[in-house]
Order: sequence, then C-alpha cells, then structure tokens
Amino acid sequence: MQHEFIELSREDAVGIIRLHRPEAYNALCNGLIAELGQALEALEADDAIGAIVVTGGEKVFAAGADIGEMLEREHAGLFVEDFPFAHGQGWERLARCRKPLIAAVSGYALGGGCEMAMACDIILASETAKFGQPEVKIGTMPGAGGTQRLVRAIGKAKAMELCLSGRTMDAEEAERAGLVCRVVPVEALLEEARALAASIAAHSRPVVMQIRESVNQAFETGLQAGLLFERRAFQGTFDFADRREGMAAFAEKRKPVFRHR
Ligand code: DAK
Repeated sequence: MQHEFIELSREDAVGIIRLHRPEAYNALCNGLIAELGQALEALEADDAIGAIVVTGGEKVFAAGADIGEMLEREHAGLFVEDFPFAHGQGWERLARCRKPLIAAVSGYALGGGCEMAMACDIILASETAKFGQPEVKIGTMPGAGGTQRLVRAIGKAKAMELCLSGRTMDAEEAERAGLVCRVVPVEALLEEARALAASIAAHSRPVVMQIRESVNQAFETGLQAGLLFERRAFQGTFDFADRREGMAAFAEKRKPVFRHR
C-alpha cells in the first residue's frame, strides 16, 4: 500500500513505522494518523512480526497535532465526532496494539508527539530528543494522555511543571526522570531500536504479551489489582509450550526454540 505521510518497512521480525511529513515537522494530521492506524493493523495481523518500532526523522519525531487542521474547529463538532478518533482510528489503534511498541525519538516530541511516544511501551531517545507538552502556549491542553501518562512516568511535580509552563525537557533530563529507557547517539538510534525490538521479538510471543500487559497494569491500576493480575498472568504462562521449552532448555544448557505457543 502507498503511504503519503509514513513509511512502513519490515526487517525480519521487526516492523518499522516512520512518520514522514518533514515539511510540517511530522505534525500529526488526520491523514498521517489514519495511515498509522492502517500500518499498525497490518503489522498486528502479520504473524512474522514480533515487535514494532515507531520513529520519525533526525530533527523531529513529531511536533504535535496539526495546528492548521485544528484552527477553525469548535467544541461541539470535536465532541460529536470524538476528534480525532473519527479519522482512521489511528490513535485508538495505537492504544489497542498488543505487540510491543518502541518509540525511537530524535528531536522534537511535542504535544501529540510526546503523547504518541508515551502511548508506546518503551521510549528510546537520541541525544537530540526534546519532550514537552506545549499546548498551554497555544491556548489549549494535552488531549491524548499528556496529563495522565506523563504524571505516571515522571511524577506530579515535573509533569505539572512541563504541562503548565510548556517548556521542553532534553534527553538527559528525560532519562533521569524515567520517561525514556536509554539515550543513544543520534546516528545509532534506529539501529539500537531495531536491535531492542529484535531481541524482544526473539522471545516467546505469548509470554512477551503477558509481561507487557502486566507492566501496563502497574501503570494503569492500583497495586493490589496489579499484583493479582501479574500473579494470574504468571500462572497462565504454565500452560504455554514455550514456558516448558524455556525451562527445559535452561536445565539442558541449550538455547530455547520458541514456537510462540
Ligand atoms: N502543526 C502544524 N504545523 C507545524 C507544527 C504543528 N504542530 N509544528 C511545526 N509545524 C510546521 C511549521 O508551521 C513550519 O511550517 P512552514 O511555516 O515552514 O510551512 C514547519 O513545521 C517548521 O516549523 P517552525 O518554522 O516553527 O520550526 P522551528 O524549528 O522554528 O520550531 C517547533 C520548531 C517544533 C518548536 C515549533 O514548530 C513549534 O512550536 N511547533 C508547535 C508545537 C506545538 O504546539 N505542539 C502541540 C500542538 S497541540 C488528541 C490527540 C492529539 C492531540 C490532542 C488530542 N486526542 C487523541 C484526543 C494533540 C494536540 C497537540 O499536539
């Protein structure tokens, strides 16, 4: 399928989605979001794919929702169409993705761009990455998880400061604050993201999915509910052939051969 605003590629078990609208700093226009949704749909349906990297360009991951598209919009219309969910379901598709998603961020990840990175499971940043929720500067507020995920990721004080002031945070600060897992040189970003995705994809897929859902429970629910979810998921892995194979391989001092079952 031809895309206008993204590039989609596959390398072994890794799917790579590159946001590619450089003239507008990868602003997340409706067309881009729709294409993102279609790409995620295709990668999730592809049994060969075990993990997905979402990336942008060297200078910009994404500078947020497309301000030009939002300029003349009014509340009633946005509410009725549940903007921007009506456009290709891309945002909703991202939240619904069950395969591990790695955001590989260089340059600006602002507003919806920062929210998109945070909706992924892991953020890997290059030294040039800049994160922020600058919506306050254009008279609005974060609308795709910025006031929620950022607080959970970096704590109230820093999240409040970023959302209320609109200032950006560089990669080093983002790593210190716990928003990103690691910072790598800009030229190594995609390779590192691909290697991380490949290492995840090499594990048993159902086990990876269980772990991912359990970690997200910690992020999204209270401790007791999260611990119960984790215990049940752990017990559930004992029905997987891959769990038996993994433990047998360890005991026999050989590499496991996972069949994703
Ligand atoms: N929208 C449209 N165009 C943008 C853009 C954006 N967000 N950001 C940059 N551009 C365009 C600029 O208009 C310019 O285009 P030309 O004038 O060359 O045609 C080009 O990209 C380069 O931008 P600059 O000339 O401004 O470049 P600088 O290097 O000087 O500055 C910047 C880079 C990233 C600091 C600056 O462009 C900037 O501040 N951009 C806006 C950042 C921002 O305010 N982002 C938040 C937007 S609100 C939701 C989902 C998402 C959202 C809400 C709800 N739901 C699921 C419910 C998201 C909302 C937002 O993100």
